[in-house]
Amino acid sequence: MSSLGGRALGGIAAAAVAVGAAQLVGAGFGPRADVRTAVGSSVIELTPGPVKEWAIGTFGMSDKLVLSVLVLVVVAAIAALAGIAESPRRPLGSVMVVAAGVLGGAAVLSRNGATVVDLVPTVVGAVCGVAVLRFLVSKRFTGPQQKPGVEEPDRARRRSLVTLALLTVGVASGVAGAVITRLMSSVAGDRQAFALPKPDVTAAPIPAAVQPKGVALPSFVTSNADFYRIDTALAVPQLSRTDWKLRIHGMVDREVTYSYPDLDRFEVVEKPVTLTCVSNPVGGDLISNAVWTGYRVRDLLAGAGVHPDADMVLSMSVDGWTAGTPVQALTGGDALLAIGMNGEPLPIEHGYPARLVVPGLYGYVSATKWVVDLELTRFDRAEAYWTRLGWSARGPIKTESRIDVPRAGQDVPVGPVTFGGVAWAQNRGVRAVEVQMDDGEWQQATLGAGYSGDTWRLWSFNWVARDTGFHKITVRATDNTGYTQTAERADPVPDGATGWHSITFAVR
Ligand SMILES: Nc1nc2c(c(=O)[nH]1)N[C@H]1C(S)=C(S)[C@@H](COP(=O)(O)O)O[C@H]1N2
Ligand SMILES: [Mo]
Repeated sequence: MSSLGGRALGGIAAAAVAVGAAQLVGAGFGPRADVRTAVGSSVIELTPGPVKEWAIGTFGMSDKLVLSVLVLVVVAAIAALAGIAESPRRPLGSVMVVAAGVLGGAAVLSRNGATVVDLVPTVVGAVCGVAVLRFLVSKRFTGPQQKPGVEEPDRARRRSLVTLALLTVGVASGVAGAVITRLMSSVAGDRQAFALPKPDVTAAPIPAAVQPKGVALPSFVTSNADFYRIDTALAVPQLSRTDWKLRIHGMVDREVTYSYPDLDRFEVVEKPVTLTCVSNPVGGDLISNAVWTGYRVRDLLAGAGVHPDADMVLSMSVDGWTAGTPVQALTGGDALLAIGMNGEPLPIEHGYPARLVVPGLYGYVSATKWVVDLELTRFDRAEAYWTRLGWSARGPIKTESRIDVPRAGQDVPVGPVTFGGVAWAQNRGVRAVEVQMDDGEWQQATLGAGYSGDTWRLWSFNWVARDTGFHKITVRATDNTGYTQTAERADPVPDGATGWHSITFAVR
């Protein structure tokens, strides 16, 4: 019997070999058989809504990294326990590995489109894990029984080396398997080869005046690289144009399924739209603006003939995420089945090869990425992903504004200075932005040129810093209906945050 630490390490090595073998074998089976991603996705699925919201609010776009590290730590801890629990006569640790394999297998099977064949890598991994655990407690490894507490130094060293070697092999095959899986399933090449069709209806040119001068604000059009990203997909779905199909069914006259080439018969429309996440806290950065290229959803729906009593379109992604959108938001305005973003094919993480972009609605009720299914239904019959978790079924974007300059805690030199930020009220449009310095009067900010009601508006404000010390700037927007954003603080749950954004800074 080796030391407690040695046995714990042995358990971790066994887990590494198990996961490594599963990843390596999994490379031959494709992403659906990936037990690591399946477990992570199930954890996301099973996490209560408020905890998810907290995680997005706390970790923002690093939420998935934090989750991965957390799962790794938990797996390592359980593996260490399994290593300690394993003994030659009572294979308790092996039972734990088999149990973990069963849970992993259940996670794999629970994913959209998985079959029994996808279990093979998990089974192979579990078998390898048990084999390593059994080996580590075998006579061959531990050597003949010794007096308790007496340990031959050479043998102990050899054992640590073997354990570390197993750990290394496990981790290396895991990394290799993950990399091979990613390379083999990636649609990066498919995307590269895609020439975005020329728009039939081009967007009005964006005037230079949308961008206020003299202050470093976010660009009116967010670059694809800077565009915020939020989704529940632990591994970005890889769906080629050839494999993509959009099925429209439910309360329609005739079910239709469009393939990518079928889209050619529809008009290609280009349109700037600002997307916003319902989880965006006051002052948060889960909002970005892009010029989208795509097809009008209403044109696609017309082919199916929507029943008049359908009031919701339940859209679904290839990985089973859903959003519930009011039918009239899709038939009324220029809601798009977007295939392009800022003149390029959609980036894979933003929904390649096709996603929905619906002006005026938060992403969670409208902006389905990797979209493959539209079901015409009713709000009193169907519930989408976030609504099931306690979010509101309807998610119109609220009138809000944000200060980008100054940043919290920033030092401002005495003298003239220009502040600024963004304001939004899709699809009403922003009419005015006001700024309050300390507890003074509300003053009009200077607005960048407005583009459309569906896009955000940048603003700036000239100020002269006179008194050194701390100061506060507060902002509020008024939309084109005349509504001024409320000071009342509301959490992102259940239908979007409200309240005025303010920043405290120092004049020096
Ligand atoms: N398939 C899928 N689509 C999705 C989501 C998701 O989790 N899965 N999240 C939605 C949410 S909550 C938002 S705010 C937007 C964000 O789109 P972006 O990542 O392109 O900025 O995507 C929406 N579309
Ligand atoms: Mo969101």
